[in-house]
Amino acid sequence: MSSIVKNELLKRLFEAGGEPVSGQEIAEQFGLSRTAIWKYVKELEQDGYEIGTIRKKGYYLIQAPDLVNEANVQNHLATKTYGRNILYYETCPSTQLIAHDEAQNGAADGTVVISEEQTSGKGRLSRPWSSVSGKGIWMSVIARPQLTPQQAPQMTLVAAVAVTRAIEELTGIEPSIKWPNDILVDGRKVTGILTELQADPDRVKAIILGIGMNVNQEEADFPEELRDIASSLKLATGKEVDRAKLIAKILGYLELYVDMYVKHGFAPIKLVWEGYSNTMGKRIRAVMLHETIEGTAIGISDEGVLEVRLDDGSIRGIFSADIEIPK
Ligand code: BT5
Repeated sequence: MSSIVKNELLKRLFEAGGEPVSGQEIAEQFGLSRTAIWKYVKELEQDGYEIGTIRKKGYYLIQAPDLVNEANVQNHLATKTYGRNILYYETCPSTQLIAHDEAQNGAADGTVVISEEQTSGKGRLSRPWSSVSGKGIWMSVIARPQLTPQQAPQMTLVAAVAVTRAIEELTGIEPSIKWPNDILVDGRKVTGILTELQADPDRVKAIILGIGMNVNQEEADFPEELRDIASSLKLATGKEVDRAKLIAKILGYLELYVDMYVKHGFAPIKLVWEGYSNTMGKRIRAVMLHETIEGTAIGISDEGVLEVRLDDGSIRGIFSADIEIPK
């Protein structure tokens, strides 16, 4: 009960956009006393919300804290499904692990797990992912699109396009995508995407899209070994970025592009993706588990496979690799 009333109160404070909200009305709606409502206002203040009071008129929101909780994200959200159910943590080992459990237990399409901090965030092949508290976006989206398991790997590229569009729109910088899952600004990684699958042989049950984005870190917030290869949106723009607003925008584009992929196939996504790619036409080195090859990246196939022309003129399809662009 308590969190329902508190959420409703917060929702109304947001909706009122700084105008007063009547405590009396909420009290009546939930059959509570005005003092009970006042206690929730105090709780919100303890959570970091600045709330003012006008006698006989009610409470108004002065400022929301820089948190990526449900209320702050949903305040900016314009989606039908994505982000309508948000599970928020101050800290957790990895949002990806929680999202897997939630998906197993039947979480709805578009459910999002968000944490201020991850203590053991992970990348592909279980590599560590640095996720300091309060400075980034560490979230996992549970998507249940009508796709076959063969169509699932392209979801990494769908997510990359959504994230890139969102960053571009909110900050004005134009990031580039390095196949398959890195988003770079000035050649440094600002975002990594981890796509994992729960499927039957013929049907996708859930795709867990892990998105890790460096937003407001200063250089000193990165571990030593990442300082030369990672960047944040703040380092790139010189400005703090509103993480909750950015999450809402990412979810908006994600919903749009996933829907486009399901309805129209990969071709339209591929076009947008190629526009952002920094890899096409370039000489690249693809480091795979058991071999490394060099050649020219010539495109991606409708399966999302990277096509590389080798020096002998033959063409190789790369399903999974780390790409380096030799200087
Ligand atoms: C990725 O893997 O880029 C996927 C990262 C996905 C992280 C999200 S956060 C929410 C969700 N929950 C999780 O636990 N994970 C997902 P990969 O391409 O394997 O890149 C990993 C490499 O990136 C590491 O080996 C480091 O070199 C580098 N790295 C680690 N942390 C970084 C950071 N914060 N910024 C930039 N690079 C980083």
